[in-house]
Amino acid sequence: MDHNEFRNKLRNMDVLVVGMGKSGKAAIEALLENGAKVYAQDSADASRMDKELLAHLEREGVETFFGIVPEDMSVFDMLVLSPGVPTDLAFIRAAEKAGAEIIGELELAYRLTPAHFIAITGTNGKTTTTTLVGEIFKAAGRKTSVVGNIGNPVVTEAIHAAEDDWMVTEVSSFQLETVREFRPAVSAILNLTPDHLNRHKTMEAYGNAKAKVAARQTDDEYLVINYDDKTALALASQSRATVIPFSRKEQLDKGAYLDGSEIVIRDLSGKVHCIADADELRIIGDHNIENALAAAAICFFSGIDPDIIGKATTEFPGVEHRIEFCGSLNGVDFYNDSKGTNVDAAVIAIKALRNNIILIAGGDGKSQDFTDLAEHLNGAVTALVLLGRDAPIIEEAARKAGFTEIYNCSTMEECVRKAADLSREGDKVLLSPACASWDMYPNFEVRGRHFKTCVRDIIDLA
Ligand code: UMA
Repeated sequence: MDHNEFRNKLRNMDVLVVGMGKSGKAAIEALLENGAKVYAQDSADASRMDKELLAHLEREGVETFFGIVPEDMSVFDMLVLSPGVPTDLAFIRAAEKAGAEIIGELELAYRLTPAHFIAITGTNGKTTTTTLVGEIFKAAGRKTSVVGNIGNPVVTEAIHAAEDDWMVTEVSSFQLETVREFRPAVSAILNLTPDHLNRHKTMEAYGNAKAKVAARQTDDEYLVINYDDKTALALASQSRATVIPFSRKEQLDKGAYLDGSEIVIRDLSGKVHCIADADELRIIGDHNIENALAAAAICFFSGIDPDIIGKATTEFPGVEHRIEFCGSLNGVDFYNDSKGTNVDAAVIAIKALRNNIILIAGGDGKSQDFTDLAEHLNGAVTALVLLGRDAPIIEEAARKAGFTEIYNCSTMEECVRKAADLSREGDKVLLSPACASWDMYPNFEVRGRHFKTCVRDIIDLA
């Protein structure tokens, strides 16, 4: 459906927005602006809601269901779910049965705008790749919004975007569960390792959610996908898009790969284009070479000049909370990788820093199996400092793998002090929790900033 048609349709629709976080609030504004009759639901009751939000919703005539669910679900034509809301809740099922369409904030944004979408998903590397792609698009002079799971609701930018605008979007498996017509010009699946299994239950369901990024694409559009990750690569069979692989390990007959240390792209006619020397990147680790390869492929197949891609990639400094260097004390470097919210991400950070690591980990473990993390400790990590709810589960896995240098702490301050005490010149203190932050912090950003404050405090005291 054309976006103008959808906007017209909204004027006669009753829409329930579920979840009053960033996404839900943004969806409400977009729906009100387009004349829909809006309702709001959240599992938390009104006493836990921001007073300003409550007053705003009342002023706008938004009927609210806070701490309760609407009795009659047949009232609604559409439900817009926030990413954190599971799709299988009973009242959502009831609405669907009564004929309501169930979509998410990403799908709402897509339907409301004529702008082009780039959609980047995968278990790890999404934020770095999305940020880098955004920088390259801006360097190419394109009107660009960097949005999505990265922290900025897509719909807020989408409703005011024009036909030649680009929405460079980081998309999570949660957001993809509720897309229907979403069809980006270029999609990317960076990798696929276990995460969010408490929500998706099986790897198959998690992979299928990720595959939805490319499900509606046709051969006019591109799917950039990791050739070295066979689990991810298998998802390409669920799409009719033109597949563009990228590989750090092999030379390909099309797509992005390394020729020596040079990042190159072989286009669909077989011509090779040089992008940048991987040794000159400012972002460290093999995983970041993969992110740069993916970004180069996304941008090249979006029509951007290789020279512009190369320059912006080489200059890219990386993003906050991803193996972010945040200071030194007595020859010990401190790194904040608070975005390492799953086992795979923490393993990636350990591999990037190689050895002599004092690792601070723990938090909400999301029912993960920590065996893989435990197996990467010996030889690379000299001490493990644990924090948060699921610390005992990590400790058990570490001990099973024969790793015994373990310390338990109850606050971040204590962790940083302990890690500093244990360290010797040349060591690296790394916060890469392998867990979500939700047991102690509202999000990983707050956790990462707290870590950085603690690091600054011990450096200032020294
Ligand atoms: N809520 C309900 N019912 C439920 C669950 C939650 O009513 O069953 C309510 C909560 O009470 C709360 C609200 O929903 O009021 C929270 O909504 P949300 O969890 O969807 O969070 P938002 O603030 O809308 O943020 C979301 C993304 N959060 C999640 O996917 C959990 C943010 O990704 C994203 O940046 C933001 O939209 C803007 O698009 C964060 C994230 O942790 C960074 N993502 C996961 C990840 O990267 O691993 C997927």
